[in-house]
Amino acid sequence: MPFRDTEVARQLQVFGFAHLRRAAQDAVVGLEHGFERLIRLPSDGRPEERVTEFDILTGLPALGSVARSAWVRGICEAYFGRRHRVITSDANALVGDSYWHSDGFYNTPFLRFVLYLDDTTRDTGALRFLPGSHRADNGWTGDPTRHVIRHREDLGLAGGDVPAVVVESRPGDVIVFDTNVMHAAWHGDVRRQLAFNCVGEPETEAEQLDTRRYFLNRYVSGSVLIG
Ligand SMILES: O=C(O)CCC(=O)C(=O)O
Repeated sequence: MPFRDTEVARQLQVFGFAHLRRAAQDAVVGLEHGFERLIRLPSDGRPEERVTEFDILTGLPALGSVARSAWVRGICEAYFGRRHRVITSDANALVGDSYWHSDGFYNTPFLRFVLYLDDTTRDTGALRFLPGSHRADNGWTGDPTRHVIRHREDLGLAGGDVPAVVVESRPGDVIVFDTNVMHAAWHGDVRRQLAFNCVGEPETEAEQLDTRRYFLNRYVSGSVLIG
């Protein structure tokens, strides 16, 4: 792999996300076929609403192989500092915008590995991030986050104009992020997305509780927040 676990883990610590170009290139054909079996799109490929399937690693063995790969293990162990566990997975046919959000602010870190099976650009719903916004020591659990969520009222900005890093990706790329980081997707076209979420093996009672809450929240809020 053209990246080092420790460097990716450091990028995650500093920015909250990392773009792993071509990391899952070998799996693309299998992922495409598997996605088709899991989610049937209308003949024009354009669902009216988002569609999500959970717990897909068994039904989509090509993604299971990515999730069990040595490089995913290496990044997780470097980031969590211990063995990890995959706690949820999902396949999504996404349409439209995903508003600015974090997947909750947890004291326990969680990583989400995301693969888009369609090219995404800044004009077609590429994932974008506010670097460093996962870090409580940046004050992001307070006012800045509220202002970003209320970008129109508080900052006079459309969501897509909030200064951010846009991660344009191609099939085979993997985007990994700490799920506390503020992220969004604007100008969204139809995009097929596969993802799995990991946590360091919970040790304390607080970590076990966070892990249970995180797990339940995935199902309650759907795969992605849209408002
Ligand atoms: O592509 C998107 O709509 C954003 C997805 C997202 O927020 C996520 O996967 O957590």
